Amino acid sequence: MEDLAKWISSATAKGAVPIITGRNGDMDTIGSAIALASTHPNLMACGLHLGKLANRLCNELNAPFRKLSKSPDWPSKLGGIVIVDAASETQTGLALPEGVPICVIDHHDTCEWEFSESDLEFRSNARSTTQIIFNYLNSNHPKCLTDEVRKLLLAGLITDTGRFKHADRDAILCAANILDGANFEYQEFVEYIQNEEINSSERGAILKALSRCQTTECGKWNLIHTHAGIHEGKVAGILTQAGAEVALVSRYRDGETRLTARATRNSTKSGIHLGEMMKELSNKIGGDGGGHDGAAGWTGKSDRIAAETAFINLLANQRRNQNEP
Ligand SMILES: [Mn+2]
Repeated sequence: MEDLAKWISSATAKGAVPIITGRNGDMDTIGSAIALASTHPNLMACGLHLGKLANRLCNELNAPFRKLSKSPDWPSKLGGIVIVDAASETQTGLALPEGVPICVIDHHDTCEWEFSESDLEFRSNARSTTQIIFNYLNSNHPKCLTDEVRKLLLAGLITDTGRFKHADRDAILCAANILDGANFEYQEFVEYIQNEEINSSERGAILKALSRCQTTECGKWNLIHTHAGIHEGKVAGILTQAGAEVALVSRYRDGETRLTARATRNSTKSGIHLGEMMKELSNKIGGDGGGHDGAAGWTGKSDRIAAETAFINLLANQRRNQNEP
């Protein structure tokens, strides 16, 4: 925390410091960026994309976030760049300017950033990046913990843990600490977050993806895979609930293939680590992959079938621990 405070204060003393979000624009990355940006006027939360929930919450809270183009005109005097919740530069979707010190705050198991001496890596095994940001604000900038900031942080924590399904003791403790001193009601807020509207074309796309599912025995593992045009994470989640040990959803758009994988807790306990597998996939067929043990992704130029096949081959070679079911 001391290192982080030092890095930020020396960077903001030199000029503007953008806080860059992951390109998926999920609540964890957006919430982390905006909350951290509230600690100094030279910090600005920005990124390629705001996800659906993040967009809704930011609008409601009037939270400052700047949308960037793929190759933004960076201000000439940058004091540094903070990147939150992204395990590599590709995951930001942006080309970052060279020669500017970076600080990466992240909780993914894999990391593909390269660091030089003026850079700082702040990585932990927290269940969400907003947890790290809360702890930093709580110890260094408690006045910044307004209701709005608390909501952004809590929303990131709730969504990244799948509404606490993948939480641990520290994550639950952090949620309690966020609420301690908040002037809003937890249940009402959760209801607000859950209230996600799926329009009829999205519903159609999800159903189509489900109707295309294939189940395969992959070595020691059961895999259900399909392709979807939208909501891949949601589809993969449904598939694990349907009994898949590993779920894989692929998507091809604008010359780019994206794989989204989910595994049950039982599978990760038996030896599956999807983040490591996606990283290995990128070593084998290029592109960019990584993530957590039970939730991970890969993006690259390979065609969809080739990427799926490569993943399936990898899965077939994953060992299963003896003592687990
Ligand atoms: Mn995250």
